[in-house]
This record gives sequence, structure tokens and C-alpha cells, in this order.
Amino acid sequence: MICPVEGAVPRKPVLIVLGSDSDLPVAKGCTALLRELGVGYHLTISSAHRTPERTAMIAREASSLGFSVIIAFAGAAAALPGVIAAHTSLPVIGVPISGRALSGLDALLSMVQMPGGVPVGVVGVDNGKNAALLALRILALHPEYGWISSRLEEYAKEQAAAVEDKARALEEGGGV
Ligand code: RP5
Repeated sequence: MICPVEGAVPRKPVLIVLGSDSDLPVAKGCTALLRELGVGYHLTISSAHRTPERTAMIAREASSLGFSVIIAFAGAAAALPGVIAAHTSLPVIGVPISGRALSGLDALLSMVQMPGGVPVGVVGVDNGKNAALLALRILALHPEYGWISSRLEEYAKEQAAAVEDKARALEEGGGV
């Protein structure tokens, strides 16, 4: 079996795996930010439960294919990031999806309650943006991706300026 992500173009440091195509709307917050900051990613779908072999193969091959960090989105009994983390030593970030039932608490607990020895860094429910930012902070530690640090600093300045603009508009408008 050929690894499903083997065709991924080198120099794409982020691998994003969705448990289902139904997770795509949430993943867009993550991919939009990676694009905005100019960092390449490869996006695929693989389920820990429905395609366990595909998931294991992707996780095992990710490092040798040049990826430096993996982001996994999953809802419900969200085993995906944990299973990936079990097959790689790359950092794995899990994004719990709120989905239809339990408002994502099921996915959040599935991801955050990994057994000791197999770490998954978990961001908030549906928070693909923070997954992207955390992945970028990890990448910025690599000498090769050091340029990401200045992009992150610019991003933080823009974010702060946006809050200041809103505060000014609120104060000048006389409040509520
Ligand atoms: C999880 O089950 C997926 O990550 C998705 O969030 C959820 C529901 O999947 P679908 O039934 O919509 O394919 O594995």
C-alpha cells in the first residue's frame, strides 16, 4: 500500500488530518490562517475507526515525508489525534469538533484524556485558528522556519490593534 500522503509536495511542514469531510467547515479557520501567514500544509481525511490502516500509515510516514507537525480534527469518540500520536514522534495537535451531540465535550475529553506517554496537545472545541497558531509556534523553533516568528509577531500586533480600534469605537460612541 502506498502512503496516502506520499504525493504531498515537500516543504509543506503541516499535515492536517480530518476524521471526516463533515469536519471541513471547522478546519477552514485553521487553513485560512496558515495561508495568511504563508505556511504550506497538506490536507487529507482519515478516520481512526473507519480507516484505521490508512490512519496508521499516514502517521508512520509523516516524518519521513517532511512534515514537522500534525493537526488532527475529529468529533464524537475522537480517537484520531491519539492514534496518530501513537504512530509518530512528531508533535500532534488535536481539535475537538462540536458536531451534533454533547457540544464537543465528548471529543474534547477523548482527546485530552490520553494515557501518560502518548501526548496530544489539545486546543478548544472548534478552535482551528489556535491549532494553526500553536503549530506555527512549534515550527518557528526550527532554524529552517525561523522566519515564522516575525509573521507571528505581526499577527499579534494586528490583533492588538483590532481590539484597540474596537475599544476606541465603543468609547467614542458613548458605550451601550
Ligand atoms: C468523527 O465523527 C469525525 O471526525 C466527525 O467529526 C464525526 C462524524 O463523522 P461523520 O459521520 O459526519 O462522517 O470521526
